[in-house]
Amino acid sequence: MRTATIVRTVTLALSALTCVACGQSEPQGRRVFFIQPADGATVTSPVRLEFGAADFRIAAVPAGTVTDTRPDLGHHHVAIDADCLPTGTAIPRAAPWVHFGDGKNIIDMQLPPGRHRLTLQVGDDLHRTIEGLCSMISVNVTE
Ligand SMILES: [Cu+2]
Repeated sequence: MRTATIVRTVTLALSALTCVACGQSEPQGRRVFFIQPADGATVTSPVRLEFGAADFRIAAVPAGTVTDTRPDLGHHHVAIDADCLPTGTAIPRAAPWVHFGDGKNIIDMQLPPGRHRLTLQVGDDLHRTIEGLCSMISVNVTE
């Protein structure tokens, strides 16, 4: 009984240390972000966009008719000069949104000259937005 209590106490102490070491606990650690370009970068077209995800799995949408979603899994979407969509919204299959239903995280994209916002938004297998999984940067596209 006493040994069990000690083991439990040590385990709890180790868990606390692990949490301190990892900095953030889920779901706050779950996020998507631009690997490139950097926020505020000056770029020329075609612009290489590369997306990253932490504590979340990116995968292709299954082939055929999809009727359900898989937990903690989705794919990237990017838009130019658009806002993050509210949680649970179906991401339009039209401009300015581009779906990466093949699970890819990179594209060379033509962008018009000028200052633009780039919005990265993850959607589930039904292309619906997931809470907290959106990120925005701005770039200055020169000719
Ligand atoms: Cu999609």
